[in-house]
Amino acid sequence: MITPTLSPEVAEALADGRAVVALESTIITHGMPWPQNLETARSVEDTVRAAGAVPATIAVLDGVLYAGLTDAQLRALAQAQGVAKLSRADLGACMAQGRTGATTVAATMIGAHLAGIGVFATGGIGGVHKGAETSFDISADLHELARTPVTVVAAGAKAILDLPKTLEVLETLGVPVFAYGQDDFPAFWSRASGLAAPLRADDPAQIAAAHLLRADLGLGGGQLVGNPIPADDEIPGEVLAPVIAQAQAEAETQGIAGKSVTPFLLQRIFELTEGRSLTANIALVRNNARLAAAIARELGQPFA
Ligand code: PSU
Ligand code: MN
Repeated sequence: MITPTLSPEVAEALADGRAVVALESTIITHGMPWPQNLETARSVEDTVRAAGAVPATIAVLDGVLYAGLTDAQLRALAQAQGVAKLSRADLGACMAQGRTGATTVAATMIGAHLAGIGVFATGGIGGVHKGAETSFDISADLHELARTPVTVVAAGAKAILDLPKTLEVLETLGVPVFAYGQDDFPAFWSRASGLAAPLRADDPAQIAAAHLLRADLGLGGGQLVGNPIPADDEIPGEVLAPVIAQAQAEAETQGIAGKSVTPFLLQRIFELTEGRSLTANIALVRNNARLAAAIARELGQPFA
């Protein structure tokens, strides 16, 4: 198996058995505009450090899989044009061709696991898109959660997705889905989705213990922790619903499909909310980084 190339900071932390949190890179290249993408990436890394863990941003640069980027690499990635969006299907080809690619939730889980990192913080996961009954657009993130043993902390799934169907598929795949500190599964920009999460956790230690027990049980696969956006940063569902509907209608008219759907919708929602969606997005990623660091500290040594 390949071990990703580690940044000096991550190599040292793993060798010492200290807590490490993986971070994705598609959010940098396809999820946010420049320069907020770089500012957010740096601030999320600093949030992980302030919470007592070491950040390991995962990406493929010129064909090399990294866990942990230097600041110069992070800056170059944030400004690069034509970066590939890598899921499970794309990783091998991107590396074979010596190309640069940003990792989605699915590919970040793979990179984290290869590096021996058990926890990963992101904004929102991919899921079942609205209209999936005809488009069959179901993110590979859901299948990855079913097979790769990494606990993913996200603010739920966005209302651009079909949340009831997303929860159904996760249940079918045997993925534990927790809401953190509440009963409702969070809805990314809003704290509540109106849907009960299958499981609830109120303590990072419980989440870490469940992660370890799943490994002991030989179950394979990861866990999804839905961490609600801080109350001060949330955007009410009523405000977003028409914006999402408009972005979705435009995607349909313009024939946007496949990998381009999620980045297109995020960009349009950013424009239509005049940046408010981005401010909320940054706040929730940092909030997830804090919780992921707390879980990583509880996991401790076994992943070193
Ligand atoms: N959700 C966000 N921001 C993002 C993404 C999801 O709030 O940038 C990215 C993640 O990398 C996720 C990917 O893994 O989109 C899902 O893409 P798709 O729907 O094409 O599987
Ligand atoms: Mn898709």
